[in-house]
Amino acid sequence: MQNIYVSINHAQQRTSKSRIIYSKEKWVNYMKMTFRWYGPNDPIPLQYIKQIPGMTGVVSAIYTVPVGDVWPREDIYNLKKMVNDAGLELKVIESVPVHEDIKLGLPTRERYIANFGETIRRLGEAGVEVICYNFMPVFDWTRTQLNYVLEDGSTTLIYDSTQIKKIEPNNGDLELPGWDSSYTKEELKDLLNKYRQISEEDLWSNLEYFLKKIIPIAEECGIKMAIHPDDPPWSIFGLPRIITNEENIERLLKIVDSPYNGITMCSGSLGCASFNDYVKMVRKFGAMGRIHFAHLRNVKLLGNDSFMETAHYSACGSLDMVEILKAYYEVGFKGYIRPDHGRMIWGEQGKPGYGLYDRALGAMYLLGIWETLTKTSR
Ligand code: DNO
Repeated sequence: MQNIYVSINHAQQRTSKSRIIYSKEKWVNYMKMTFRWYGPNDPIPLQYIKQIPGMTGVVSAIYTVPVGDVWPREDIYNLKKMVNDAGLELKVIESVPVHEDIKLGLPTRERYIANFGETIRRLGEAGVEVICYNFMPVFDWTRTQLNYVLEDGSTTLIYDSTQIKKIEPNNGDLELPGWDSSYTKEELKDLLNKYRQISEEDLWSNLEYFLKKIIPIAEECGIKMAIHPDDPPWSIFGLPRIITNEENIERLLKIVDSPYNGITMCSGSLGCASFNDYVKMVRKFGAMGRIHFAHLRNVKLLGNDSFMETAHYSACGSLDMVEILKAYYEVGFKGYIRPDHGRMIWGEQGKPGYGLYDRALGAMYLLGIWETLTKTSR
């Protein structure tokens, strides 16, 4: 015999059910929640991600192909199949890395740009809708410690500017936590030397050259390119960084004025600089239809260009998540979103910033705010 457990009376149940359906429709019309997954070597099984309520898909990449090579179709389809078999979508790629020769504007860039274009085509064939990439010279996100212990015993990533200032990278001896360098000491030295000749304006013109070749291909394939802001959004180790603030993002969008030339609005990257008003930027670039992907996490500004990553909850950091989601909601954001870095909690061991538990809490918190907005806003 089938047991049935009911805790509320029938009439109430009906009312609440119809509301749920209503909000679900609204939900589908707006943003879609995703989770970053590092492929088959990620210790987090896809099935666990699927168990997080509201998850529509994962954001992933092919990690075995050298930077600058074309991604093999077989690898793309295998990844897609794995993800789809778990009941999830693969609509966003984070990232297709941009070869340093493109950022440096070397003659060899032609081959790497052609390869990038071919990878876009292949991802388009596989149904991908958004490609996240960045244009940061040499280093991606940078932190000084990956396991800073918070009062509650959880660990987090921090950026202490005094430590960064002490580092002299040009001797090639650079050790940065989380920076998975495939360069030898000599290669790194050589690369950093090449960048000595590159000013911010040079980097802009190399980005322009890249975008003018790539965006028409993205348009053809129906793929929205979404550049990730620099993290942190200022120059480090004397290297130029340009995707750092509202004015520069506006400049980037104008280089090729197409909806396919868009942004990944990362709250943690832009929000760790007090000169950035993230909410204002969401309203502005969102209304222009140029935000295709949102990374949401909280950071606590510590003064002096230092900051730490915190739980997503507004009270834990310097960013107000309700104001942020309200801005996305009010501009009618229809793109993909993901909880960004989380702390390590509950004894979890794994990739710093990319554990399961705190990011799952983050996703539920963001969805809770979103659901409230859908039901209370007119
Ligand atoms: C950090 C990420 C970045 C991002 C790249 C995009 O956790 O947000 O590494 O994936 O900058 O290319």
